[in-house]
Amino acid sequence: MTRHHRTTPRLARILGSLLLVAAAGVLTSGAAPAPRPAAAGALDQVVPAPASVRPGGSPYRITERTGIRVDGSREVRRVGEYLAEVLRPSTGYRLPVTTHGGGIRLRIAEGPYGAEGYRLDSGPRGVTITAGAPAGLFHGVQTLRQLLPAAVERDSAQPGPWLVAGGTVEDSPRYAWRGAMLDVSRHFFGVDRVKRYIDQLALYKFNKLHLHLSDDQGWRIAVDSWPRLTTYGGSTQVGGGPGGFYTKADYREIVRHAASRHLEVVPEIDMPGHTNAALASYAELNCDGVAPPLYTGTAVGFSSLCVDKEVTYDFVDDVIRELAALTPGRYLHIGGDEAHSTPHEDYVRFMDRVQPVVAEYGKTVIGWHQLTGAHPAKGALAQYWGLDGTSPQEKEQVAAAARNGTGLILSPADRIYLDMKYDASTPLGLSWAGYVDVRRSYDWDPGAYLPGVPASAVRGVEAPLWSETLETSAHIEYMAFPRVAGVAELGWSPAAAHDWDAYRVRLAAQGPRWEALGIGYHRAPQVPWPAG
Ligand code: NGO
Repeated sequence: MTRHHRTTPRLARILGSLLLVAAAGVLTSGAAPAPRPAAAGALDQVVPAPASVRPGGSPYRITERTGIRVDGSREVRRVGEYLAEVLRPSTGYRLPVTTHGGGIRLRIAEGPYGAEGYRLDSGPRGVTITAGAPAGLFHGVQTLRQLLPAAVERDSAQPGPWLVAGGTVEDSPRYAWRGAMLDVSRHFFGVDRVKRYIDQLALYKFNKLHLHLSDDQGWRIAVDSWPRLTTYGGSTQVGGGPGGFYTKADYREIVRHAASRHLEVVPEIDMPGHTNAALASYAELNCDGVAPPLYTGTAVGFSSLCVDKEVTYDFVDDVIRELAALTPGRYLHIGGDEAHSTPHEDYVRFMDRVQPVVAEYGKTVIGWHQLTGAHPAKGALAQYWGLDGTSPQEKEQVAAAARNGTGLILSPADRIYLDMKYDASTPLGLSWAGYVDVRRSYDWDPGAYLPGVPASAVRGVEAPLWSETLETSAHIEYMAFPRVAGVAELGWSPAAAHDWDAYRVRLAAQGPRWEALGIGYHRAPQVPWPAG
């Protein structure tokens, strides 16, 4: 990945004045603006597009005298410290976080912000972000980052100037669920790699990280009452490598880091299918009492917990109890996809017994949308992963559940499965759902996607990243970027802001930010990236 050259002070001055010109421009919605110099972050260049933007007035300039003012609460101070950590290396300024003074101000106030909304006011005397809760301040900080030149994301001192365009942003999300899923089973990703992805998701205002913690190829989370799940069941991965697993301390560290970025971790234990790693670890979980070998291939649909054995429910109870205890969030995902080796009646019986266990330990069930073929528990959410070609009957089964109160998370595989290849030349990924180019992943409306589904049943979107072919952070980033930014926009921005022609220009301006952050993104030909 080529890194950008250091911007010279002269060039920076020119870019700064271009920024002023850009900031003074009047916005006309729907018209595709011409590509701007990449270093200038104008109010109308933010991804995801804010609900409302009013550019105007002079910019604020961050200088060595700028401070970050917070009110007394610990959570607000944390957001302030986070912002300071982003800004200090590149600006070289001290940026003290204090309860007095001026410059950048983070304040909690009553107002029309909801749980995650914020307002950002920028003018010559300072930038103020106001929200009803710390999460809103955190999202406002992400907007502020994008109003600064891309070089602000570098980890060494850059020349500036550090101008924030003048004006007002008023913003809140379209959906409460804006998720990304990482499959840590097919290939294991250690704590640092997961944290890195969390930091990248936070840039785009995601608020859920779903971890696919178990599958045929590996069990990745320590369960004290069934230790062989990890010591044996976690000992390999696709292709036969050493695999790995999270100790409880590791997992708490992921949850803590995610919370510091205002993301909730949603753990998934997939069942009754996708369970070979568990079945290989404990012979008694198999109907015939014989443990199969560990599995390092990529086939699906061949394994099942034994629905008729009581020990299966002891196992499920222990796993859910221990996992719930590690989970401050509200949800626990029980999979339920591709149970091709479980007869349908058994599947329904299994789900009827397992869903109450999740409730017993204080959590709300999520399942892949096949759960709608059983009896989704009251309050459960179903995660739809079908595609255009999914049968009308299957779509109707999901729609009927939605009309009956089951909330939906939309993850259509031929739209936002980030493991699908962009096109035939993509070196990584799968293509069973077809190729998913950047436009295809962005250009659809979650609110009108499934026929017969009331708009209120749609809780949001989630982009899964399955890891059959992915082994490193570089692999994750190549498949996720740029498509993950489009998923963020589908989840956050009002439907009225949806416009591919305008989006691709805003998206292009993210490229230099990713370069500054060391994110090796796919330079998709549909996007007018500035010269790299
Ligand atoms: C399917 C399957 C997964 C695969 C993935 C690959 C779901 C929900 N089950 O999605 O096991 O890893 O496709 O794209």
